Amino acid sequence: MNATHLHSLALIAGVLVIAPFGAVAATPDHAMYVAHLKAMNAGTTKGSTTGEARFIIDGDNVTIDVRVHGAPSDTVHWQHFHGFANGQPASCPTAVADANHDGIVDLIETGNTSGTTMVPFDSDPAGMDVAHGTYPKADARGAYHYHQTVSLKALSTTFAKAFPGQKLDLDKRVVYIHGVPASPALPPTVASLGPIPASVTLPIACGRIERVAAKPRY
Ligand SMILES: [Cu+2]
Repeated sequence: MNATHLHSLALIAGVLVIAPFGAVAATPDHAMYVAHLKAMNAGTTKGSTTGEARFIIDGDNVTIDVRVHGAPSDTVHWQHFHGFANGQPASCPTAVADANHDGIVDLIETGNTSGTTMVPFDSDPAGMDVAHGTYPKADARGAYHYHQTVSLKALSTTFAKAFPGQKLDLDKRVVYIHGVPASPALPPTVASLGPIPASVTLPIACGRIERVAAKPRY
């Protein structure tokens, strides 16, 4: 076998290896994404909120599964993925994001690294009604398990209306868990969105969404 043959074989092997990945990337019929949630503003929550969010795409079904521990107990927790409407990859903020140095990274201060609120993990994610959704409530021990399956087509359609030109692009987004009890009141320097109380939107955990190898289906 001469060098030309070897080269041809390498090309064929390359095509065989690369082509399936290219196809999967364009239309992921089966894909899995995970975000490991790390605590934010732990001094304010008097705990350490951790957990994991999983997104499993199976045909037209997107299953969103969020498990949270150590969150403020008996409290409703807003949860979403946030991202940039220009397609820039989002990341979770560090303490440096605390622009007004009040010791708390509030929702507004997450904007530089994480963009804007996009899809709610509430009772109707595809409805994308962030402010009026029904969100999960942590139990007396600060834990909850959220599990919801939505139509990929329905979610993508609503998403494209809200963010023209954007695709879901889960691996460019971050998951946020929000919410501390209304009392004791947060310092007045903690900002929120419009009329929504800062206690509702205060970020308590964040995790960047990454694509992971889905289990092979036989
Ligand atoms: Cu959010």
